[in-house]
Amino acid sequence: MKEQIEQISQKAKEEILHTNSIKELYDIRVKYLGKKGELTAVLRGMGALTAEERPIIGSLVNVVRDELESLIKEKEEKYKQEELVKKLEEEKIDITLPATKIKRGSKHPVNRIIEEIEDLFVSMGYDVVDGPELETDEYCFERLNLPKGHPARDMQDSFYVTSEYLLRTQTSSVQARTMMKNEEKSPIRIICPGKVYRRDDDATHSHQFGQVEGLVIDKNISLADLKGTLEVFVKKVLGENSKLRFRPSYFPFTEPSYEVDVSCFKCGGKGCNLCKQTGWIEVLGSGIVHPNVLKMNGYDPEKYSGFAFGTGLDRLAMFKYGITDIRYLYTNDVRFLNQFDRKDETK
Ligand code: 2NL
Repeated sequence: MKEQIEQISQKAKEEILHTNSIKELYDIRVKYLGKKGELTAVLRGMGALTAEERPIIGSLVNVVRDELESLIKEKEEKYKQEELVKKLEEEKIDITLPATKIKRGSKHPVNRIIEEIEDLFVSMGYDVVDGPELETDEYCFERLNLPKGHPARDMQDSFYVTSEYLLRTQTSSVQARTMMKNEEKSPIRIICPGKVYRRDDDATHSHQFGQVEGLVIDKNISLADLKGTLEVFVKKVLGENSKLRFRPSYFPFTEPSYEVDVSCFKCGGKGCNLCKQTGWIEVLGSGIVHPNVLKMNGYDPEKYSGFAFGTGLDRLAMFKYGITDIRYLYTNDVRFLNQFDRKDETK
């Protein structure tokens, strides 16, 4: 029996020595030391031994088992160590490599203008208000002194969705809503930036564009207030050297009405291709709020007066940044947009 144990020990040691993986090692453990293992079988057969032989063989089996266990353990440690080294090697990160660049977007020039205008007017005590783009005929036209059949309704062909609903043609609808909502009929100072829609189908006009309108209603509002406000506005956005020219015009919601020209920022007023040799560029429409508009939105024209103005944000952005083709604003070419990357941010 002794020889049998020695043989098993010899064979097991040999096999342990020649393993190539941790799995093979575990298989060997099962083969010799497991429940049905070869060495375990020897212990089971000890019943046939004499009382003197039993402790000798028993302790021999224990010695061999301890030996094999420690050999297996040793090799197991070796495999685990190798595996760890391999893993560390594979997962090594070179922290000296340059980092991947994160691409940052940039603010669209039209949004830049909107934010600049909002900041300016908020600093003068105005509220910024927005409203629905799908509007009712009532708020888009009726309450702005444009009754059905009014010739000015033909001035801009609109996108009607039903006979009552249309895409707003100007943000004045938001201003009418603000006047109606104000139950105390208290003074109003607001600007309304947003998208508006017109059925223009020629090459130089888009069916959708950005607009901002302003409205002030209070006691004793005069043309002087309008002129002073627009001067601050234009100089802030287009430059302190800008000169303004008020030209009589017509809008159904204001009386009197003015178109506002700015001295050409390209030639300074001498005349060039941008201003078509006139020295002036039209940038705003404005006027004193028509008494009918005040009345139709619940304000007493005997007590209150107001001024209003409107301008196209796309045109303004083109002038400010010297953009020559309006399509650049809509096609979202990153080479174009990247040029505005934090250009006029002061922080
Ligand atoms: C333009 C001209 C203008 C207004 C808009 C307005 C609004 C109310 C009452 C009176 Cl609620 N007026 N808005 C007045 C004059 C001109 O816009 O050229 N827009 C692009």
